[in-house]
Amino acid sequence: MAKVLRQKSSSLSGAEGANPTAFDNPKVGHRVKVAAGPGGVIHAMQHAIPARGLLPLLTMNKPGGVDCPGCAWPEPYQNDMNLVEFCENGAKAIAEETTADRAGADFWARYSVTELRTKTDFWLGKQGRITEPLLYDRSSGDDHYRPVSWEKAFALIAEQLQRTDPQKAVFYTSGRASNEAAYAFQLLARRLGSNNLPDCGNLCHESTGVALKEVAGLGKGSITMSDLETTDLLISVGQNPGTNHPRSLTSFKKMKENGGKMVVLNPMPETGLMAFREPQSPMGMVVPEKLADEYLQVRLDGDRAFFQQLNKELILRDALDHVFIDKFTSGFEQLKEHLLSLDDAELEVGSGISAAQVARVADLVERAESAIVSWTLGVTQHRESVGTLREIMNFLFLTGNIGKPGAGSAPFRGHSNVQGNRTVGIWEKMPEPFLAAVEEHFGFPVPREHGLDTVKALRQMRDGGNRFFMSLGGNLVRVASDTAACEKAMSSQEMTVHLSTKPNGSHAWPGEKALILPVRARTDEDIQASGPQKVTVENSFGVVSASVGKRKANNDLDLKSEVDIICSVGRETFGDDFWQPMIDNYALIRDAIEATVPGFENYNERIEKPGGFYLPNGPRERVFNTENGKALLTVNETNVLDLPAGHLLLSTVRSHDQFNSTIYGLDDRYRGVRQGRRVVFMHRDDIAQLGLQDGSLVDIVSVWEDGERRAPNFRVIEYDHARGCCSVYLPEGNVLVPLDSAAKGSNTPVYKSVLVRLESLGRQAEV
Ligand SMILES: Nc1nc2c(c(=O)[nH]1)N[C@H]1C(S)=C(S)[C@@H](COP(=O)(O)OP(=O)(O)OC[C@H]3O[C@@H](n4cnc5c(=O)[nH]c(N)nc54)[C@H](O)[C@@H]3O)O[C@H]1N2
Ligand SMILES: Nc1nc2c(c(=O)[nH]1)N[C@H]1C(S)=C(S)[C@@H](COP(=O)(O)OP(=O)(O)OC[C@H]3O[C@@H](n4cnc5c(=O)[nH]c(N)nc54)[C@H](O)[C@@H]3O)O[C@H]1N2
Ligand SMILES: [Mo]
Repeated sequence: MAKVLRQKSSSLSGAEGANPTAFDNPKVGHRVKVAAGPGGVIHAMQHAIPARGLLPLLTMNKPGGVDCPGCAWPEPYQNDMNLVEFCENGAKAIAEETTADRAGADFWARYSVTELRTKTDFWLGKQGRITEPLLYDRSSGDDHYRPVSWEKAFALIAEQLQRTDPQKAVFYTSGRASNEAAYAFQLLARRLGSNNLPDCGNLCHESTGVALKEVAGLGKGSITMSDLETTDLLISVGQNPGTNHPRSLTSFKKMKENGGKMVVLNPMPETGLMAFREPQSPMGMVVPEKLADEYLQVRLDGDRAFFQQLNKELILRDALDHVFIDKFTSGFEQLKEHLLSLDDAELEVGSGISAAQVARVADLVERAESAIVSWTLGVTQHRESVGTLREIMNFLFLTGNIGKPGAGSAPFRGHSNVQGNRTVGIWEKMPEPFLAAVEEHFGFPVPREHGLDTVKALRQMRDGGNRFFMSLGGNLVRVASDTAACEKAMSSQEMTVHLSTKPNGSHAWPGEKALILPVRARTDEDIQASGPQKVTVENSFGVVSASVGKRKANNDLDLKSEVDIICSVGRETFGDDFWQPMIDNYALIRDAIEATVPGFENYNERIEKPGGFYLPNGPRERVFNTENGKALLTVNETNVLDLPAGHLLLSTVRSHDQFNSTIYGLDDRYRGVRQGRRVVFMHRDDIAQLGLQDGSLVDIVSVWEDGERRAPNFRVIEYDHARGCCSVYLPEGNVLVPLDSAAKGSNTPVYKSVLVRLESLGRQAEV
């Protein structure tokens, strides 16, 4: 089955193959100031073409085609102008999945687990698609994964599950899984008696979900694509869409063409927010568009203070929508009193934004008939993120900017189906109506006690209280905080099971027994007993649509679909005929979703329509299903983070050449970095104050209650960064984030405001 192993490591710089302390020599070059454009397309094609992936690209984001496995931005079905609308990073995601490279049995025979631990995720991912199921068994004394039959793999898992206390089993999902796979996965866990269904959403937009559910009654955003394109004012907070949601730039550009204004809050002036060239349009090839009308270089975690400054200013000006406030909200008087009591100087320290800038933004708000706030992780991954989001929602409610054209909340989601996974039951604390509906529909008891979120699951695994870990996609050891703690947590399990496409860092930390089960990916053809199967996904705007993989190129590999694997585990574990029909025909899973989740009426019928269908959305209609039926205006503490002398706040961000732990390449074109990832971006004055220079080599040391954590060998890069703060890439920076440092209310790791100091290595990088 496995193909000949090709020697790929030689094409990688030695340092980048090794993990994690090796030093690379990144080059820092001329900084490109305009996002996308012809360069972007050419760059993408370098990744895409050698991967013989043109069919998926040509059918991507078209009716009857495959949903882009990259980010959760909506697919532009209405677009009839372009032969193909794809973005540079969508093309890279497809190329990564459709690679002709193979990590076959010979790869696993060649590298022991101990050796795999010395490799970076970049190197591991470049080995290619996994070709057959693999088993590692520590008790055999063999330090390698070896091929195993699917039957044996399922039998081993069933045997383990039958004797494991379900409270000591964890079922993790990464947001690329389809609704069908996710629903089957939660059925497996819940029928076993566990709500331990953590997901990457716990690490991502959990703060969004918690805050929006509380104050607006729905943990999702409220806008549609047309709102975004027609709004008068877009306030973009803590996001880098030029890299992470590239097709949203097309909507930003349309918004600007329609006369809209844009305000950007970010400690770094991200290229894709400042200016843009549209790769799809011939005009866009030559005319760069200015995007940000007002750029606010906010301090890390300064957004809460900024929105308090802005809300206070709007109250002082009485630039409020009193009709909306009276009819739809509660808590106005308390909020007003609180904001007016806040000290302006303290708020300014907290945000780093001057009163004059706040006044300019307030002018824009006053002139705008409609406004949207969009955000991603720069908002959600701090200790007080839930408070920040509640303050952002205060802004929308005070100005009546929700549930009308061109207005609302716009969290841009991460993985292509992370939102859908939640909708269909991947959550450790699904609400009672869902659990009751599953129990009634299937007739088995469903546990009611809340399960473990990702951080709690890892703590239970770390502290010896867990036996079994199963992962529907993802790479938890690398993407979670506190890498060393996670390595220990994973390798101390009795059994670990990973459903994966490619080798990754989590595979290098197997439990006593470990299975790697290779899956068909979104672009791969999937034929079952009833014929070719489709799957469904939900995008950032709550639209559910079908995705059909057509690629036959991997049909020679011994892969199974995610639905097939999960249901086969169920079949072997329970020994009944509950599971097989769902493998044979995924439409039956959709029928079950329809029966147990509101909003999926005529599910199978409605996904036949190109573009799919919208799920119900209360806030969009000014219906707020909160405790008192109102949109809640809330009082939030300012809580400015303390910065002891000689310390910085550190944020972890994505480069332009990665998808989370999948590293496509070693460049970060928009930030002007080439051939290296161990870099720390800092303001020149902070560099000077610490006695360093551009190019200095440093160790980064984080400071926490239980001691220090160290990330060695980073090159200092002088950058236009907010003062007192610095940024590095994930997952290189994850070793610095303590597992116990998590956001209040959402338990999301504090990935974007870590207290650190730098230790000089006393030398400069060579270039
Ligand atoms: N190509 C590509 N696409 C992706 C991904 C990928 O890795 N690659 N990942 C996907 C996933 S899972 C997600 S969740 C999204 C992530 O999308 P983003 O949130 O855009 O991802 P990050 O790189 O973490 O960028 C965070 C941004 O917030 C800024 N920031 C950091 N701290 C603060 C702060 O305190 N305040 C403010 N205002 N800004 C701050 C940073 O400077 C940076 O610009 O993208 C999705 N799409
Ligand atoms: N420091 C820091 N850490 C972070 C973040 C941050 O901003 N800073 N962001 C967090 C966020 S927002 C998120 S969402 C998480 C992401 O966390 P995860 O979703 O757990 O991680 P990924 O790196 O996206 O997972 C990549 C792996 O998924 C597998 N894979 C790819 N495609 C498929 C498929 O179709 N099916 C299956 N079964 N497997 C597949 C491949 O084996 C690949 O190695 O990381 C979090 N970690
Ligand atoms: Mo994410």
